[in-house]
Parts: sequence; structure tokens; C-alpha cells
Amino acid sequence: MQAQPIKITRARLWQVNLPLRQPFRSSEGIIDCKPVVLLELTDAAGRHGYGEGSAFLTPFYTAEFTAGTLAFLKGLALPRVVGSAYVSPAALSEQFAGWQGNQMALAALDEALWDLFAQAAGQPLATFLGSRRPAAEAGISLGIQDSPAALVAKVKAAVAAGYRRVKVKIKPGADYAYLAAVRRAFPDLLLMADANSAYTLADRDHLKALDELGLTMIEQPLAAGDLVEHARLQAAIQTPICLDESIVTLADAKAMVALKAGRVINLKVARVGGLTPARQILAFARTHGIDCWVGGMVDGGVGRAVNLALATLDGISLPNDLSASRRFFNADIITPPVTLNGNQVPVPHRPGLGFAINWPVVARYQQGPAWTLAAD
Ligand code: OSB
Ligand code: MG
Repeated sequence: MQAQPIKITRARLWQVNLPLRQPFRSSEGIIDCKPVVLLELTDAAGRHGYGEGSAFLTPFYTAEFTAGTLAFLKGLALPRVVGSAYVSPAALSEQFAGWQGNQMALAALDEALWDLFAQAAGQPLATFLGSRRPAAEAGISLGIQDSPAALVAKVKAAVAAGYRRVKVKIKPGADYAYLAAVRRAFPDLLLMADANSAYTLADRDHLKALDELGLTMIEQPLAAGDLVEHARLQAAIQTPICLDESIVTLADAKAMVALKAGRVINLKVARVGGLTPARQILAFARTHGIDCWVGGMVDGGVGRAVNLALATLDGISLPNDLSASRRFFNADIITPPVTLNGNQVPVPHRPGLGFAINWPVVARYQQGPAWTLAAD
């Protein structure tokens, strides 16, 4: 780790509402834009580090939402960060250990600090995190479609683009027939389903019927707090359960293991509060036989670059929700955009995130003026 502390001298924030190429539908609702909170931290050496606030406009996925992220960062967190010196990115977790929640807002700070420390070390973020892989395994998450045939067409296009692992959003009324149609068309595809909490334990037999489709896993079938119910469901079905919304802290992962509430974690940098807590959860999961892969938040390029770095680490044992920028956006906030090489996403070679901010795109979709806080 870096010997020289990094002192933060300035913070800047933008809200950038990136339009989606197509609306994205899950059991929780439909979105047609991604509100990216872009955070820039400047250090005393003049380096700029970037982080992304990943919350959505409304709290449909977890409790956080865009306006909350901005209020938290502007009013509470950044006045403490600007002027502070950090001996490591992990020092941020210690600084805010007494505060509850707000993981996605804290993740933006954590990412910007990791970017600065990796730049100071002259290494790509993935290398700085200890990765030895040149690329991460891609995967695509497909929204709920109007018919099984429409879904099969989407899967065909995804496979043609290089994706070898396809996740399909499901809900009651758009589950078995949709997944069975995909399975018939693609007998060997790594196929999984994500319910975003659309079911209850009363649907146990209905969900058990999915066992015959050979799904790699079913993600978050029940409510986020239903660890006990997930354990009952896992005991009744063969398909491995993957938890997403349920795992916000390391303590949640410990409860998952103790209760046998699932076998896989969708590890999202944003949901757990950044790379420091994500690595702690990854290390814990590895020693307890829980598989991890990296999930996404329909991320803008900064979040996508951070996800890519995490996805190259040892212990990430399954393909990720890691797609090209173009999967969601015609224009991304980074340049070059994230692209696929076959079914892989290559790690950039430049220090830090390895991508530059695409300022014209930021300016084009920016909501209101940028916000700045400088140390005096
Ligand atoms: O449940 O993983 C989820 C997108 C928004 C909110 C929640 C989820 C998702 C996805 C998209 O599935 C993953 C991606 O960014 O590729
Ligand atoms: Mg999910």
C-alpha cells in the first residue's frame, strides 16, 4: 500500500441523466434513464480520482435514491473528506464507520479514493487491487419482454454480440414459459433468472418447477429481509439461490452463511459501499463456500470500470453482469467506452480507472450546475 498519504483538496459533483437505448424492465418497475452521480476528488498532487453514485431516482431497488446521494455527499460527507488525508482507501471506511447505511453514496467516495491511490502507485486499478487476470467474464442482464418469443430474439442478439451468460429478469406471469423458451433455443447457454424479490415462500412449488431448466442460479426470489424464508426455499429447490438486495453489509453475508439462505452472492460495489467492503465480503464468501460474481447497476462508465476491476479478482468464480457500455447507452461518460472482446471485457492498461471522462457527454446530460467544494 501507498506510503504517502493522499490529501483531498477539492470535490466536484455532477448529476448526469444518461438516456437508455431501450427501457429496462424488472419486476420492480421500468427505467428509461440512468441518473449517474459523478464525483471527482482532487488531491494535493493535482491528480483527479472519479467515483460514481449508482442509486436510482426512486428507492425501488434498495433504500437509496439519487437526491439522497447528493444530499449525503454535499451536506454531510464531502465537508469531512475535503481537507482530510488518507493513508489508504480503507481509511475511508474507518472515517465513516459510525454512520449507518448510504452505501451507494459512500461507494462513490471509496471508488474515487481507490482511483487516486492506484494512480499514485502508477498501476491500473485491477492490478492495484491484486488482480492477475487481463480480462473479466462478460454477462448480460435482459429485462422482462412482452413475450417468450421476444425474449428469445433478445437472447439471440446477445449471444451474437459475444455474451455466453444471460440473465433474464422474471416475475410471476413472466417466468417459466419465458425461461423454457430460451432453454429450448439455447440448450447449453449459461442461463439464470433474477426475480428482484417478486415472489414469496408461498410460491415454493412454482419456483421448484424451474429446477428442470438447468438454471445456473435464481437471484433474489424473495424480499431483501427474508433470509429465513430464502433458507427454507433453498432447502426445497435444487437451483442455487443467489442473493443480491439481501446483502448490503458483511454482517448480511455472515447471516446468509449461518442460515444457509443461498449459495451465491451477486457482489455489487455500489450496494455494499465500495471496493473496500466488497473485498471483505468476497474474502468471507470464499472461505465459506459461497460463489461470488460482480453485479451491475446499469452503471455509467465510471461504475462500469470499477466493476470490471473487481470482476478480475481471484474468488470471482462465475461470469458477471458486466456488459459493454453500448448494452445500455449510445453515449457513455467515459472514453473509450467499455467494449467486449469475445465474451470477455479486457482491463485497460492505464493507471487508475484506465478510462478518461467524456466531458462533452457529461455536459450534454448534466442536470443543473456542477457543485464544488474546495479546501481553504
Ligand atoms: O437486480 O441486478 C439487479 C439493474 C438495476 C437494478 C438491479 C439490477 C439490475 C440488473 C442490471 O440486473 C445489471 C447490469 O447493470 O448489467
Ligand atoms: Mg439482482
